[in-house]
Amino acid sequence: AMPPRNIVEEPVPLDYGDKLGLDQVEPVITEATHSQKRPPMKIVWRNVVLFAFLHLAAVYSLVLIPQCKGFTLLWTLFWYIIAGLGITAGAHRLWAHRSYKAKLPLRILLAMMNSAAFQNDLYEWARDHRVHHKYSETDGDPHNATRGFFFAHMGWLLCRKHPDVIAKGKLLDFMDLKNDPVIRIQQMFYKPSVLLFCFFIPTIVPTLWGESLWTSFYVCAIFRYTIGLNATWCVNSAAHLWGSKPYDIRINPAENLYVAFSAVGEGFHNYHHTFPHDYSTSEFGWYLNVTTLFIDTMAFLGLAYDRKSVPKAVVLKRRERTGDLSL
Ligand code: ST9
Ligand code: ZN
Ligand code: ZN
Repeated sequence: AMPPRNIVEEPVPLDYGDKLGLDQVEPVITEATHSQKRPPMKIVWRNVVLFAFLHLAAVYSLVLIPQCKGFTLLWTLFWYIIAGLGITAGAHRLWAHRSYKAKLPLRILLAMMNSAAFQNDLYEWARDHRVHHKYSETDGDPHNATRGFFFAHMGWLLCRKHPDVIAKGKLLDFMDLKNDPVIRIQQMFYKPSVLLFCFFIPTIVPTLWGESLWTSFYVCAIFRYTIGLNATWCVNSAAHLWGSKPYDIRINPAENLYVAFSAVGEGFHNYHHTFPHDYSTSEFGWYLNVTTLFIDTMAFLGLAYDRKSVPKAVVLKRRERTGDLSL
């Protein structure tokens, strides 16, 4: 690894700056960043069993895919993207980072799409994600990638949180999330909305073109959900381990095009951790980034506005200061 350079602080232009202050606290990870000893891990067996059955069922679904009707496969892809956008355009870029603003009808739509992804309610998702950025790759990070691929991928959902996650999380302000009526209503109706949007609607509609309930349940609901989860988790595991670092060599998050493709635009992770308030999470617009295409379409319709993006000159300056210039 290259030695860290002499860092000269550049003034942050106030017109686009990250008002949430999610720049990583300790960009240079050292031994001392981690607690000397970790308390023993408390495994949550209920989650282990549920995720084991979910993945077994997803593997079984593979057998059903070749006998699916064409419309059923299109419907599955459609819900993959709808639920994916509920995470990327909704939980991630709108609520966790406030990287653009959305009118009420779009917020309601995104909250419903988010329930289709069944990845915890918007409040919990956005809260954990802000803590992930601020205390990235320390014990305060809910999915601390220095604990290995499996922990960052799904292990963190199979055990109680490290006490630092809760302690550090208490230092951040989530009032904007608590006060958003759309988030409160999604929390209130979270379970029924997951049943409806993640399982019921994806399963029932293919019977209209003669698909069996059994097949559509496994393929459109179970299989689609499981692939969506793993694509999301790859941002935390693969994109924190493998890829290039054009913007900041001091951090582990990297540019990973496979992850960008499968996670509808969220694999440009070195850029995203360097400029967390950019609504596009990359410099390259719609390239491998269906989420940016979606937000831009919503802006065209007048439903999204105030999209924050980082001026090219600022990106260049930062690249020269902290990036891998061999790229
Ligand atoms: C899932 C989420 O899969 C995936 C998120 C991935 C994020 C990816 C980010 C990457 C970028 C974006 C990419 C998108 C790509 C999308 C592509 C799509 C195609 N701060 O949590 P609890 C406090 S979910 C402050 O229970 P335990 C708080 O008081 C899958 N405080 O901790 C809390 O009480 P309350 C489905 C915090 O007991 C209390 O502690 N869901 C914070 O240790 C207890 O909190 C599941 O499987 C904080 N950060 O349990 C459920 N955290 O909430 C899994 C906690 O009342 N979860 N506190 O205020 C669980 O079962 C449990 O949370 C646990 C930990 C066992 C994991
Ligand atoms: Zn990350
Ligand atoms: Zn983020």
